[in-house]
Amino acid sequence: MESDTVAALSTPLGKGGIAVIRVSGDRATDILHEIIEPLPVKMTPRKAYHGFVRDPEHSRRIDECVVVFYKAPHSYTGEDAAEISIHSNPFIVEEVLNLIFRRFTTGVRNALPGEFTYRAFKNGKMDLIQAESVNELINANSKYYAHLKFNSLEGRLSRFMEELKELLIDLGVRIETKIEFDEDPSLAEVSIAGRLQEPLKRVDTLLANTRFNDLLDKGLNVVIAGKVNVGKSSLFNTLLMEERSIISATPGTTRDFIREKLYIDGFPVDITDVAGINRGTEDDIEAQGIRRSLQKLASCDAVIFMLDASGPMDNTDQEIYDLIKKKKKLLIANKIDIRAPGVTDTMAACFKEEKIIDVSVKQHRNIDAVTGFLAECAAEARGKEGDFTVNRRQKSLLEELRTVLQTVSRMVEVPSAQVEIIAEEIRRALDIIGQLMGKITPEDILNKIFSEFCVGK
Ligand SMILES: Nc1nc2c(ncn2[C@@H]2O[C@H](COP(=O)(O)OP(=O)(O)OP(=O)(O)O)[C@@H](O)[C@H]2O)c(=O)[nH]1
Ligand SMILES: [Mg+2]
Repeated sequence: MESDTVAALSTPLGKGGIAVIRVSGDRATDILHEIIEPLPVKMTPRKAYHGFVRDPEHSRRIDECVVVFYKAPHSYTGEDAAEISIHSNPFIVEEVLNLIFRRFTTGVRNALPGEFTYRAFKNGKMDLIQAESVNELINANSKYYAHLKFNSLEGRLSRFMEELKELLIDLGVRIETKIEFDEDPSLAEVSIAGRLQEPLKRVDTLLANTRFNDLLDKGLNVVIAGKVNVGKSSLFNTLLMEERSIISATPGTTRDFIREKLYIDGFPVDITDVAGINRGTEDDIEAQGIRRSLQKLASCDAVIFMLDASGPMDNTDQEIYDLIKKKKKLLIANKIDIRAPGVTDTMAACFKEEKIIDVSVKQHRNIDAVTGFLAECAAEARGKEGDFTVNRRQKSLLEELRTVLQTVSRMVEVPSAQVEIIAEEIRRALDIIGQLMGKITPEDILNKIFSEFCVGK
């Protein structure tokens, strides 16, 4: 099957300026000559040819096109390949693809999801980390995450892995040589532990940053919390600049939580408006809403905790504070336009360690403080971003690798350590790197990775 020539649309299916149909495999030039005119018999690679897609059976032109031919191995896939740019219209795209498959009934077929990249990987044009980052780059949800994934695509993570591999091979050789030549293998003079410190630190940082890097993709989860009727939904709508949540003077208005995405300097932030906490409620639906609020509070990354300056504080405020005090948070006192006497002092006395910002959502006062807080959360998450980031598969392999490297560096410190065992551990580490890079990755894992791609990638 891998010897088949494959074709697929590589741009999104829809109406637009250009659609690119990619073709890869031995029969790429045959296909071009069959359906496109005029074309020279011998095409110059990487040259753009203007022409027309023509259906030879019906002697009819289907569309105008520009075609570029890439000679193996100098193509994305490493095979003979071509890109046919036509006008982007689903009917034209379908007609051109059908034409190809009708004229070539054997050995030419539709590309499977991710097959172009899979072929690039199989032909050594990129390693598995790079291949994975193609899909991750395409699906990135923020420019920051896209940048990190582009770094991986360019090979920064792969180079780090290569360097580590070289180092381990070198250490392995030293150790194995000792096995052969030294009757009483003492490892004292081989400073393996020292040489492993730097890569271990890098693996550690990479793993520690993964959570923050994930935020760059998934977005930071911020919940607006507080008692009933303090003005949470009002703030939510103000932040979104949209009448999204229902606002009313009746306590217990919001029941289902409502989540919306905001972009702060290109950084995705998910804001959630939840039911106000009201322990005294006898309404079953409201109680269900409150249970969801508590779940959202437990799992979020940061909280905007809203107090009500128009009335006295009570135990519920304290209870909410206790739930969130370990989280990244902003305390705001809303409704200062109708501030109750003495309430500011009570709040300050109650939350001594916190700064409480006076706000009036109604009069749009100090909303900047809230957006500033969101920007600060975003900047903090961004501050932890490294050169590259890892996905779940890479993370679990790196965790394994870290354990093995730790074992090795611990064992070499012990004078009585068995060199054979250390050598074995180094081989294990090399194995893990091989899996990371796709050198010895099982076929089912490869299938899973590439099946997550779209057709045409
Ligand atoms: N005076 C004044 N009223 C406000 C302010 N912010 C909100 N309100 C009013 O307070 C009432 C409750 O507002 P909501 O935004 O629905 O409050 P909530 O916290 O979402 O309420 P629940 O969903 O019931 O928990 C509404 O009548 C708002 O108009 C403010 O800054 N000043
Ligand atoms: Mg509400």
